Amino acid sequence: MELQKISARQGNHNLQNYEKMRETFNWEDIQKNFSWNETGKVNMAHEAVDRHAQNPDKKNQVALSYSAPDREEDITFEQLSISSNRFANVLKKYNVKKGDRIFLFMPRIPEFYAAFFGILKTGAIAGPLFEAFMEQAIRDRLQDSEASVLITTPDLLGRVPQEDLPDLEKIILVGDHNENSDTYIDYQEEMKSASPDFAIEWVELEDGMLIHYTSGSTGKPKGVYHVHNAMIQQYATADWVLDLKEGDVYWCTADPGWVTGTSYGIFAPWLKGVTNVVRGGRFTPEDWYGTLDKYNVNVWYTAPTALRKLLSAGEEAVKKHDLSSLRHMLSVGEPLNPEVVTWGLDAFGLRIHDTWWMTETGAQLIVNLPSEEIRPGSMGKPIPGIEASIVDNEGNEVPPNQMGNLAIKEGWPAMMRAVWNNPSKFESYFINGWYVSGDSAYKDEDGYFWFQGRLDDVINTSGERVGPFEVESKLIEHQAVAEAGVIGKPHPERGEIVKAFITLNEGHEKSDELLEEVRQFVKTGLSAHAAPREMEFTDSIPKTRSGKIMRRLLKSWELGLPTGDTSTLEE
Ligand code: 6R9
Repeated sequence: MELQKISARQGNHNLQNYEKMRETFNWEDIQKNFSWNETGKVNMAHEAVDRHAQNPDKKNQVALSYSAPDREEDITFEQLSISSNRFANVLKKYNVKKGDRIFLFMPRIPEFYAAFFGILKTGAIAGPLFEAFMEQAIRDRLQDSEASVLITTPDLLGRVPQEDLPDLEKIILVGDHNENSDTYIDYQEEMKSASPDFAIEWVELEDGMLIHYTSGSTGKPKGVYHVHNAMIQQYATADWVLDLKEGDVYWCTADPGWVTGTSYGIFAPWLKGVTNVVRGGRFTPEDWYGTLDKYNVNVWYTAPTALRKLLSAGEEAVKKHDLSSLRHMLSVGEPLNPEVVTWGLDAFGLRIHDTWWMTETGAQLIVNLPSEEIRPGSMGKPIPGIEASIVDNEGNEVPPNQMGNLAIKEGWPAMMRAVWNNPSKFESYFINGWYVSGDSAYKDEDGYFWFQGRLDDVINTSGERVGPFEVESKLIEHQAVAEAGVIGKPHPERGEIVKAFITLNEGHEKSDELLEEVRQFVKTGLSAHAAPREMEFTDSIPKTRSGKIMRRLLKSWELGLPTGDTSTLEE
């Protein structure tokens, strides 16, 4: 089959000459865009919010265009600066200091953004948690991070296992409630009396800013630790990759509980000072097209799983709306199918630009740029300042077209600086000067990277990372379940779904009702997105002699593939 190519887009893109930029670029060139370059005073909240609020030409510009089925609000940079100042004062009043971990567990509502920047203004480290998490997921993350304050809503409070969280001193509640012990702080009331002025805590570029928990194939979720310095790369990619321009309206559909929702749903657009659309509520094609239309969105960053759903909704749905403002579309989170790229050309008349990066990398690394040709199915090429390659397990580069580990030469501005409480896990990412991603890929002769799959057992369902170990641990907590093995099974719309194999304890009968009961147990105990969509009884779970679950084998069985090397299989 002949390789399809979509030629570079004509127009006034921020990055015009990729090749030349790659040769001449130095990360220091980006520094001039930040006020700390002259003042020496660093804080992400200043660059993303206060700097615009202090600019007479920008302070009244809408920073956040918020809407949900039941609420609509436009918030200017000045208003966001004031509300985050107030929140920072509330935190100060309760003794929050630089370096403390302050977590947010709430839906995407405007209060989230005031609280988020309020945290950064005190120099504390923010930890956003996905709204769908249930008790076990919350417990693991708050215990590991030793968070001292949590901001949540009365609706979600029931999922916070306070008795297991000795470090949690205060809970700030957003919304009406009847809690009156000293632990609880009422958001509304405190914000009313808090001063709108706050002396921001100046930090170092290498000081902690954010922790995102993410799943690996073994163990509990890991706290990926990011520092203020990430802004350098987030700014650069907002410019080159998102192609944001003054006056743009931008929409990133990701939730801030995941890294795309912070790096590109908060930092990148506001570092560039554009209007950021946030849409709450559930996804439907009609709602999403309606949002693009209503807000005259110019630049849209979304995910393959959503694009596939839009594709199945048909072209008629697109044609009902005026999407003429849309100039630039991007995708992240999982492989972007070539047919989706081709559909995008027909449906929107626009190219969809795939981008590759990870929670650990903090910002985009391998991308399709407007000024470059697109090869549908390829993730594109490394941004200026980044050296990417394919390496073998010893960290030696392999020739073009050969599969191996997708790896990045160590040291880029937005790279994680630690895994919280887990230095050996952090070390394990690096081999021979390369950050090894856990993805397999190959690079073609022209330097385009092609994703092949995960090398570990991490499941990518609708763009969300699920660790099989976490799900297995929850499954065996159910009284009927003896052992469990969890895999990702390919699925046309969701990329992969979570599939669980379970064995039963003595005295329990196999039945469809029991399967459903166990499924619900995971859904309500861990989180909806991690609950197995498919479950099956089996008589035994294949394990190695050292007792590791052989998920690879389960997967081969499931897909009817050859089982490969089974020499380590337990008798
Ligand atoms: C930003 C984000 C990271 C993992 C990554 C890879 C997969 C992300 C992709 C992609 C194919 C792309 N992934 N982008 N796979 N093509 N363009 O998604 O972070 O949640 O940590 O996931 O997602 O497997 O290793 P995160």
